[in-house]
Formats: sequence, C-alpha cells, structure tokens
Amino acid sequence: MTRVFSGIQPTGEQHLGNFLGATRNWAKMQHETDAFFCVVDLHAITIRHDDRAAVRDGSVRLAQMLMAVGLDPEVCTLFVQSHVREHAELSWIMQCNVSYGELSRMTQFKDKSDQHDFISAGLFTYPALQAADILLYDTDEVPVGDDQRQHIEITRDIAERFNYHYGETFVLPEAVIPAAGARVMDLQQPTSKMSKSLDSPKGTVGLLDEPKQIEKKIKSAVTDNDGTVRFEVAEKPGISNLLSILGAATDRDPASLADEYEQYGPLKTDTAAAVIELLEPVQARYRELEADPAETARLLKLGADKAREIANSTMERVRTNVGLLTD
Ligand code: ATP
Ligand code: LTN
Repeated sequence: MTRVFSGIQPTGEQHLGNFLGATRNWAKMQHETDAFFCVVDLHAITIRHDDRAAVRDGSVRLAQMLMAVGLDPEVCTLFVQSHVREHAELSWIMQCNVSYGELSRMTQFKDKSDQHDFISAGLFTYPALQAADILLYDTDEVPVGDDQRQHIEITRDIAERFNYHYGETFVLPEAVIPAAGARVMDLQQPTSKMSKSLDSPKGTVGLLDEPKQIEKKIKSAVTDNDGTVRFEVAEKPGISNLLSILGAATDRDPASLADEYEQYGPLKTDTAAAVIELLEPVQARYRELEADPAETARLLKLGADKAREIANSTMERVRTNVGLLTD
C-alpha cells in the first residue's frame, strides 16, 4: 500500500490555504493509503517564540483542527514530531549529507530569514529535518501545497546521494500537489501566498473565522480596475485567486467559472458563500473536540507509539549503513 507522510507546523492559526492546499487532501488520502500526519513542533522552534506555551498549546489545537478537518486517528497515524525522538536523530545525519550550497538555495530560508532578527542555524538546516521526517517512514507520496516543492526535491536529492554512498536505504518520495487550491494567495496582497507568517489578518481567512468575518474579508479582497472576470494569474492575481478559491471550494475549474461572471461583486458574494459553507462543518467539529484535550492527548500518544515502531526500524538500518557502532 502507498505510504503517505506530511507535516504541518503548530504556529499561528490554520488558514484557508492550509486547508485547500494540504489538509483537506490528507483527509481524502487517509482512506486509500497508509498515511502518517505529523504536527511538526521541532520545525516550529526554528523561529524563536517568547511565549513557551504557544508551541505546546498550538500542537494540541492543531491536532484538534486536523481531526476537525477529517483526519481520523483510527484510520491514519496522527502524532507530534517531538514525541518520536528519531526525527531529531535522523535530522543530524541528514545535515551531514546535504551541502551548504544546497541549503543556501532554499527560497523559504531566504524569505523567513528576511522576516526575523535572530536567524537560527535550525532555520537554515530546516530542510534536513524535513527530509528526516519524510525518509523515516519509507514514504512514497508527500501531499503538500505548491510552496513545498523545493523541499521535497531536496529530500529526494539527499536520499539519492545517501543511497549511492551508503547503499540502498531510503525510498525516494514524490510530492503530490493538488490541481486546485495548491497556492491560495493573500486577499490583500494577491501576489503573496496566504500565510501564517505574513501578518496580514485582513488577507488571511482563518478556519475558525466567523461567517461575517469571512464575508467581509472576501468582499474587500484586492482586485483591479480592468472590470472583466478572467482567469489570468499574472495579469489579474486578485480575481484569479477568488476564482481559484471558488473553484477549489466547489470542485469546479476556475477558468470555466470565469465565464459565468461579468462583475466582481457577484464573484465575491459567491466565493464568500462557498467558503462559509465549506468551513461550517469543520468549525462545528472543532468546537466539540476542543472541549476534550485529554482525549486528544491520548490519541496523539497512540499515534506516536505507532510511528515510533517504523521510525525505530528505519534508524537501525540507517545507523548500520552509515557506519556507526551498533550494539
Ligand atoms: P508559514 O507561512 O508560516 O510558513 P504556512 O501557512 O505555510 O506557514 P505550514 O505549516 O508551513 O503553513 O504549511 C502546512 C501545509 O499547508 C503545507 O503543505 C503547505 O504547502 C500548505 N500551504 C500553506 N500555505 C498555503 C497556501 N497559501 N496555499 C496552499 N497551500 C498552502
Ligand atoms: N516544511 C513544511 C512542513 C513540514 C513538512 C514535513 C511537510 C515539515 N516536515 C514533511 C511535508 C513533509 C512547511 O513549512 N509547510
């Protein structure tokens, strides 16, 4: 059976981009594959947080949101990265098998290092930890949004190099990027991706936003003065983003949706209505799950136990192949 792995950071609130680009597809894939989904708290600490509870509480809330979106811990393996120590161990070995030059070319590092004063070494070597996450589980497919393409490529490069030098050890993973919703853009700055770290509250639709807020944000989305509804990402980023969101929410092709609108107003109204309808059941389930953090902790422990078994056996193979003294 195809093995699937993906990760998501417990920082900030989940937004529409995370849902349409990643987590909604995870919920579908869990039924057809052997799927592992990880709350990557060790990735979250590459950026320094003043409030220590932020990551800890964020992990519980994110796990609850993932369940609200449809991940079923009885069907897939849902766990927290730091609960499986092998991630950190393999990450070191990955750091020793990736070059400074390769890491320097990562666009996420360039973007994020511009946004912070303290640039940790961990922010720079972040792709080595991500490669460890993926390779620990003999992953065939990694469902992610479009922004993660480069990180999956570098994971393949590291795995290929490792296999060449140390003998066949890792499965080479493939990125799985959705046809619709892979790159949801910020509503106020439609040339930047909707993101937790952009600090654009009016341009970001939170999965827990009230219907009225969602409507307001979508209705005040930045568009252009051209006045015609066309799907042309480069020329009309704002309108194309709304068409993409409406298309992803209603399972329609954004370019053909454009033919149905002559004015921006109705497009915005329909997009807002579709998003509100899409998120309503997620919000209702989240409210139920939020009430029982002890149950969430129990489910996460079961997930970590399951993940650890596989991670353990991969690490034994890696230690032997890399030439460490094993007992
Ligand atoms: P940050 O912007 O702080 O890096 P993020 O919002 O990208 O955070 P992550 O936890 O890094 O969130 O990403 C989780 C998943 O959501 C990844 O698979 C990523 O590709 C996807 N994703 C994030 N933003 C978008 C977006 N705007 N459109 C589509 N997919 C997205
Ligand atoms: N880097 C990713 C999060 C992430 C991930 C992973 C995704 C960490 N480990 C493994 C897929 C597979 C991000 O910033 N979205």
